[in-house]
Amino acid sequence: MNTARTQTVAVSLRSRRRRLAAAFLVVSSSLAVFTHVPRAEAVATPNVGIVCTEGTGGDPSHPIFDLTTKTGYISLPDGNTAFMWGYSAGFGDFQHPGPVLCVNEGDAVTVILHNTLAEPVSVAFPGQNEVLADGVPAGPEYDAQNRLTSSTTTADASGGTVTYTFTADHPGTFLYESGTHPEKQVQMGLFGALIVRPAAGADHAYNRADTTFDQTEEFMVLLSEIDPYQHQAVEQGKSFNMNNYHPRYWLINGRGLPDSIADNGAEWLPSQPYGALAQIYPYDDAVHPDYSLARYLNVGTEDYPMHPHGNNGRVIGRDGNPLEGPGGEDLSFEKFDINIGPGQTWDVRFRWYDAEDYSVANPVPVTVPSLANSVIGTFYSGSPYLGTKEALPQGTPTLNQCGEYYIISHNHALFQITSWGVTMTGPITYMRIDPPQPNQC
Ligand SMILES: [Cu+2]
Repeated sequence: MNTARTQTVAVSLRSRRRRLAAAFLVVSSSLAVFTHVPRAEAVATPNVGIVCTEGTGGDPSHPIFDLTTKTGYISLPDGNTAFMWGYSAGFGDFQHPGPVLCVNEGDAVTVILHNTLAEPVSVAFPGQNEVLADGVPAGPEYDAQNRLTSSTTTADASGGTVTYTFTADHPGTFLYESGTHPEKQVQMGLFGALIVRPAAGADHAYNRADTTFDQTEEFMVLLSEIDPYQHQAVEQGKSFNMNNYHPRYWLINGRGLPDSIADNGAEWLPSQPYGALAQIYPYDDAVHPDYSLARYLNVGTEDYPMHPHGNNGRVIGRDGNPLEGPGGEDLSFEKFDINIGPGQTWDVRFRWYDAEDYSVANPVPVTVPSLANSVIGTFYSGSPYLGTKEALPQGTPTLNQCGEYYIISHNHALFQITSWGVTMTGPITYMRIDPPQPNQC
């Protein structure tokens, strides 16, 4: 369980550095005049974890979401940018991925699509039943040669609107995505996550007592890929031969490492609002008894074998279905590597155990590798023990604030953890484990 003793990470962590710089300022200026004014959105948006977009309309059981298609650019870890299409929240600026729509089981959901793009687009809701479009059953569309162009009803190009309605009749984690020329439109970024919370409550993943989780430790892992030549062709209005499709970038929540571990809403990523750092506390019977929850979604074309180090997860749901037998038997299973296929969603509950129960009274002997055999990274505390900081080799900087652990979580298909050849970027994030509460972090 405890892999922290080999955990020595050296990547640039811009957000942490900034936040840390601010923390140092606060500390060092305790006698000086220093007023830290938080950004407005920092009040409403947690630094880590899922940022839900709630419906409007005033009736909580009838949430209304406006989605507007926009074009924009995202930043990639190698310094490139990619031209994208996206669903914006309401009528807001371009964002990638689309907003995380959160609703409750039984809600009558309305999604109004406003299309500003120069071709028809749509929103498909895989896993939702009896979706209506403008009041009639949503259905496929064909061109003059009777070829399928869309799996669901479209909004016309350049100003068209379509209103989808459905009842969110079962809880789970779902994608929403364009049903129109998906090999182009989904790849261009027309996708997002839909979370249906069960009747049992927002602290449950499903209507089962063994699917509870700590709501402050709920995370999204939305995995996608980009072929930059396809995006360039679309930007320039050229055709693109899908036989040449070849992803070069892979992302988590629309970002690649190191941006993946920056805060939600990091100001230098204005169109990529969702971070992917998980931050949790160790399991403790008294103060932290519940589980953390990760909602995995794969909107790409390849399997993504995500591997959170440091703990196995228990898969409790897939594709919006709790893992249970016909009589309600628990069919959840423990998993080391979360191998999520295209179009799938997996819900994984996990805890982090301080397995060796280290304390000053119970020191666990640890042989730290010699300097020649280790890399001392900026997330290393100098100690193999959670909550302990020790001296680092001279000249080694650290971002470790309080003896917390940073444990890598990465796509295990190593050819996918690159940004067009820049290795150890892309679909990699970290899980931060803080010392048990209360602490000074
Ligand atoms: Cu690994």
